[in-house]
Amino acid sequence: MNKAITKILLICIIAIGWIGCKKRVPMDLSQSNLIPIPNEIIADGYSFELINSSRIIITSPSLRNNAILLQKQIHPATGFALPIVEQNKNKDGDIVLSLSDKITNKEGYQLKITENNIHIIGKTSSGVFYGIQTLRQLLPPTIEKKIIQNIEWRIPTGTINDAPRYIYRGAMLDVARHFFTVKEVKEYIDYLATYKMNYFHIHLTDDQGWRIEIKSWPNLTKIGGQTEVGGTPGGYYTQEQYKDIVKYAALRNITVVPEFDIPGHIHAALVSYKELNPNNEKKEHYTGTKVGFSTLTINKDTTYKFVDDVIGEIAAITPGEYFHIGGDETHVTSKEDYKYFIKRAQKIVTSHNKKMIGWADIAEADISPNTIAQFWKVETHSAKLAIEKKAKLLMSPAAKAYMDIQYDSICPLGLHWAGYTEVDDAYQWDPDTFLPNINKDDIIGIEAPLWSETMKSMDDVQYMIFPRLLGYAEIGWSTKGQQKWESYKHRLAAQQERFEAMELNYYASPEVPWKD
Ligand code: TNX
Repeated sequence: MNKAITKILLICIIAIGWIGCKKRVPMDLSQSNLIPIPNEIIADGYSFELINSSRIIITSPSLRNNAILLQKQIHPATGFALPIVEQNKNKDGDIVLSLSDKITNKEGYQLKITENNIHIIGKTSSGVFYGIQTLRQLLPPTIEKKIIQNIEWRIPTGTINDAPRYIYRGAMLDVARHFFTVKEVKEYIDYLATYKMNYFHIHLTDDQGWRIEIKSWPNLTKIGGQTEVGGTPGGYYTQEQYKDIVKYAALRNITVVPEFDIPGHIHAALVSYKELNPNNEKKEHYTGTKVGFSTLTINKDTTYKFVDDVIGEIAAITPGEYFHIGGDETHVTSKEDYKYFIKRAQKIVTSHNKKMIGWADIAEADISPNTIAQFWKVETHSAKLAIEKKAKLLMSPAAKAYMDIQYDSICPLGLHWAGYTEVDDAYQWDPDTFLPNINKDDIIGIEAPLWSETMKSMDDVQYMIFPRLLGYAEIGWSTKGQQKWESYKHRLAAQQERFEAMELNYYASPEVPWKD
């Protein structure tokens, strides 16, 4: 045989060998440090590599939005085009998104990773969305960077079966004490979505500022929207901007719960319309941080016209089933007036086809079993009353779940009226057993509020929510038996590289064994 032929033959043999047996790189899915920890992880020891020619295959048009979000999430750092193709065939390297009734929970999913493909199956597109969030955490942390990283995008093979513990897993942002722009609110929504939360509660009105356009009462924003804590200019959302927020959230499987806080926390409205005050008295803006000093005038018809108009206009642009009426800290409303008012507000909410949520103080009134009481106070009387009235509870105990409560005595931001809440405290509690004599079926879930008296920027917001937010997400999602601080703290430490890649301003708690 001549030399040239031998050479060609040799090249062919090497090439066939190379194609036939792709590099097998061992990796262990069970070591993947996911938060929230999935219900079941079955590792099988090897790995899948995302490559330049990988595609996103969808088997149903209803999965296109998920595919677009996935593409947007992993394109910047990989530089891969990841074309979205709707068909039933796939080739090596593809990510396949599909729906199946084999998954029983409507938010559940299965993520199956072989050396050739990634399959994400959900009963609904929400489940597929959560599978995508898990996939995102399985990729190397630099997937979160905004510019191309020249690394191998390899993830461990195996199967993850997962579904949430509670139907309500949320966080709140107070945009009234300090205003946050639409872009900032969307960032906050992104954080919730990343960790599989599904409700975003937005506290739209308070003494210091009114943040949502009400067409029938224009002064609310023209006058009431101009201020915030500290006297800096406030701001507000037009109804179009609010709709944009709602749509942005919905694409990420998040339902917006708007809060119009009544009958207290209402000074910004009282400044905007003197007819809302007794004797039509004119009021001045308030930019301090006191609570509990304002009230609607309970025995005035204008008050109910106002309440009905505001609830009606917001409800009309809110597709979710809930409307939050606040109802907290009404120190200057008499008890009788308060009870009368809450009952009437409940009727108004129902007339606009929404279910009412209120801070658990509302349980003093004659609330219906359809109403949700959001537990927050240190005392537990309100929760007991709510249960007696057959209402369900949403758990936000201030000493555990308030993200504006300081981590410790040297924390530069936040309040400490409910004590200090270190990262381990924030994680180590159980919504089902937190209150005595409460059945777990009485609890719809968990919500972590962020009040913004001391939060002036997204940097401040990030510092208070990272890393506690991840703990609330895990409490809301993972099974009770899996929630162990000893495991969680190591998984949290491993998230540090992701926080850095996302350029988050997080609190490096001494309780967490960070690598850095
Ligand atoms: C209590 S929690 C409030 C808010 C404050 C918060 C500060 C609740 C229902 N009311 O008005 O912003 O404390 O932590």
